[in-house]
Amino acid sequence: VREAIHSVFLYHAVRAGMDMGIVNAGQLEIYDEIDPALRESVEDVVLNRRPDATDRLLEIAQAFQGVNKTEEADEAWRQDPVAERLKHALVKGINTYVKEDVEEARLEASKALDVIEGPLMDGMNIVGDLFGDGRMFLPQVVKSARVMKQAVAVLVPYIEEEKRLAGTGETRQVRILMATVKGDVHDIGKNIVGVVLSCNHYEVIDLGVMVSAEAILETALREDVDIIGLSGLITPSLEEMRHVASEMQRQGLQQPLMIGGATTSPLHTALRIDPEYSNGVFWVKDASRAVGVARKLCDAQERKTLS
Ligand code: B12
Repeated sequence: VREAIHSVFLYHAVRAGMDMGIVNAGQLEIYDEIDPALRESVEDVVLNRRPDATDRLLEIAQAFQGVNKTEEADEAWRQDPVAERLKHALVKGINTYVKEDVEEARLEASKALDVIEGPLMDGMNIVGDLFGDGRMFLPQVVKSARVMKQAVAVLVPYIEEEKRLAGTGETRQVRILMATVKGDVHDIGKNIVGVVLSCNHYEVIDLGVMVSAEAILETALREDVDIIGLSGLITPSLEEMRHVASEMQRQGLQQPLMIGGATTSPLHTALRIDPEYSNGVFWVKDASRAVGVARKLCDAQERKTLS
């Protein structure tokens, strides 16, 4: 009941314009998942909707007393298929079973990367939608991100081994600079792309997150990289990417530019970033496509096939 009150209160406070709150992520139910009858009673109290709201909440609270929701009900999801379990773990930020579930999903998948681009991405997209709608809060998203990172960490050795066994035929190491642009802290996607590229014999120079245009250009010149890859997930990053492209033009860089991350799009890349830089700007949907695009970018003939 207490958790439900926290959640309902935070949900409405955010909608009412609250700028900052201090919350305990460990005691925060997802708004949508609160029992509907309980949620209604709590809302009656929090929003002062009816005179008998307190009495009604006290009454309904009896039904929830002593219900240890960490027991049976919470374990029911363990019976679901593994893809659903992974999504559930991400949305709820539960890391207890992440290793075994990822392992099970990996054994079912034809390759380890499919687990990332299938159930794990699906789960993160649900998190994104709930967060976007104000039904999940930042501390919960942080928990989800941690679960995602743990899941990816389980898969990385397998991705590396699969690539080693596949033998890509790459002869010389192409250098790719990767960075999340200034103002943006999202790095899960960039890191996955970096791992996948390194597994394909590309040398990846990862500058991390919140990287300024100056640092990107300075490193690109100093390290003589072949490709620059920018990641961005928040709207301001789109403008920052445009800025990086215009600086690349101004300073006469020659390397092609790859653009990726959830808020980027082929349209924005074509309309806003591409016109700023004349040596090629390419939007890439995901990590598995990054390898193919990088390969084509290094081959003058093949590069013409990219649009
Ligand atoms: C996890 C997460 C966080 C975590 C990030 C942890 C971390 N270390 O990365 C935390 C909690 C820190 C966070 C913070 C914030 N977040 Co956030 N976050 C997310 C969430 C839920 C998932 C992102 C993710 O990791 N996805 C999984 C990865 C694998 O996907 P991906 O990044 O898209 O990467 C794939 C492809 O895009 C591509 N790719 C990515 N980069 C690149 C680069 C290249 C070169 C190439 C080739 C390919 C490529 O390959 C990857 C693998 O296939 C998204 C929602 C969503 N669905 O994206 C919101 C989301 C991105 N966040 C959002 C927001 C608003 C924020 C905050 C501003 C919240 C706040 N009020 O403080 C802050 C941002 C602070 C900042 N200055 O950056 C919004 C952005 C909305 C917008 N348009 O601006 C989103 C969309 C949620 C939403 N629906 O509102 N967030």
